[in-house]
Amino acid sequence: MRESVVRLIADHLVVSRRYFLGLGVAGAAALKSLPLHAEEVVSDDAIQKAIAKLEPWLTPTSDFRDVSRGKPIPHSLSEEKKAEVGMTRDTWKLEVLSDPDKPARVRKEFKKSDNTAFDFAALMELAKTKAVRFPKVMTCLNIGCPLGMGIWEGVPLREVLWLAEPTENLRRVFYYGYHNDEPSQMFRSSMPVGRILEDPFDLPPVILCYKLNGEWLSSERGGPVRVVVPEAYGFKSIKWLSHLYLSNVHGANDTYADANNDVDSPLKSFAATFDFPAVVKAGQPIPVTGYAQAGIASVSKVQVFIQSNAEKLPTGDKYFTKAPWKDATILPPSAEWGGGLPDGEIPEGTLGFDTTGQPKTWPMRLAKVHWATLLPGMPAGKYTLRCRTIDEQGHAQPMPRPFRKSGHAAIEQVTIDVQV
Ligand SMILES: Nc1nc2c(c(=O)[nH]1)N[C@H]1C(S)=C(S)[C@@H](COP(=O)(O)O)O[C@H]1N2
Ligand SMILES: [Mo]
Repeated sequence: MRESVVRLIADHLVVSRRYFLGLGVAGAAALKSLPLHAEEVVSDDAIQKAIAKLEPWLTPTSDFRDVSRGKPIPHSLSEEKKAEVGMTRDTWKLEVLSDPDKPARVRKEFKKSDNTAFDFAALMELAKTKAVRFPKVMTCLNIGCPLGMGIWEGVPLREVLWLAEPTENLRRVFYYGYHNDEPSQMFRSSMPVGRILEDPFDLPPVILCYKLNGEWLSSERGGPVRVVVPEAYGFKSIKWLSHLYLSNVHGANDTYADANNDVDSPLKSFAATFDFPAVVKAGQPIPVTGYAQAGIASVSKVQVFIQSNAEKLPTGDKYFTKAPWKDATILPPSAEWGGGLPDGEIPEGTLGFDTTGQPKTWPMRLAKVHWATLLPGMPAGKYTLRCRTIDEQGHAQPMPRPFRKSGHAAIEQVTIDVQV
C-alpha cells in the first residue's frame, strides 16, 4: 500500500477519534461504534486506494465551477476596466437605494452621484467587529453537482442595511452586480427582509462576502464583494455586488424566477458517487466512494443499492423505497481540509467549529461529506448502482422535495459491468 494512502486513512481515524472523545459521554458511545466502521473501510486495500483519491473537503478557489452570465464575463475584463467599473477592492462602490418603483422609507441612501456610495474601507471597518465565517457548499439550482465547497467570510448584510436607517415599508431587499455596461444583462436576486435581519434555525447570516478559504475573494468568485446566502442555491449569491435596493415589493423578483425556478427552495440533500470501477471482475469486491450534499435537513445516512439489470424492478415504487438499501460509511473529516487554507487551518471563529478547529457536528449542514463502501463480489452481468441520502428527518431522497426546479435531488444511478 502506498504510504500516502496509509497516512490519509490514519488521518481520518485520528481526527474522528479526537472528535468523538471531545463529545463526552455521547461521544464515547459513538466511539464504540467507530472502530467497526473504520475497520470496515480500512480492511480492504482497494477501498483504501479509493478513499485516497477523494477530493479534499474544501475546494481551492480556482477549482470552483463557474456560473457567470455577461458578455464578456465580468471576471475576464482587463484590470484597467475592472478598476473603472469598481471591480477591485480599491474602486468598489456599493449603492444602497430605496426602490424607485416600490419605495421603502429610508433616511439615508448611499449613491455614487453624491459621492456617498459605500466602499471597501467602510466594509473593512464593519468587519473589525462584525465579521463572520462559515462553511457552505455552492450549488447551482440547475446543475446536478456542487460547484465548490468553501469557508466564506463577510459582514452580515443587515449591518449595511441599518446604515440606511429604514423606518417603514421595507419588505424585500433585492440586489445585483456588475455585468457590463448593458443594463439588460443585469442578474438580480432578492431576499425577504426578515431573513436578512434575523438568522432563524441556527443559520449563519446572509453576508457581504469578501474572503473565501481565508483569501481575498477572487474576481472569478465574485470579488471584491458578493452576497452569500448560506441556505440557498447559488443564484441568491450575487457576484460583483454593486446595487442594493430596499423595497416594498412583497414577492420574489429574482432573475432566476423568470426561468421557472423555485426561488425560495433551500438546499436539498443528495448523494452522488465519486469513484467506482465501471468494469470489474466477477466475484471481486467493488469499492465505491462518493460525496453527499448535506442540505438544510442535513444527512443522517448514505445508502447504496445494487441490482442486476436482468432483474425486474417492482412497479409503483419510482423512488425505490422498498429496495434493499445498505448503509455506506460516512467518512469522518480528514486531517487535511484542502481548499488552500493559509496554514491549512480552519480560520478562527468559523461557525460550526470549536476553539480547537474541530467541527461540532458531522456531517455538517449545508456542506459536503464523503462516504465509502465495499460492495460484495457479484456474478458476471450488468448492474445498476444507486445511492441516496436519508436526511435528519428520516426522508429518503428525493423526498421531501422531489421537484427538479427546486434543485437537484434525483437518485443517481450508474452502471457497473461485472465480467468473467
Ligand atoms: N453577478 C452575478 N452573480 C451570480 C451569477 C451571475 O451570473 N452574475 N450567477 C449566479 C449563479 S446562477 C450561481 S449558481 C452562482 C455560482 O457561483 P460561482 O460562480 O462562484 O461558482 O453565482 C451566482 N451569482
Ligand atoms: Mo445557478
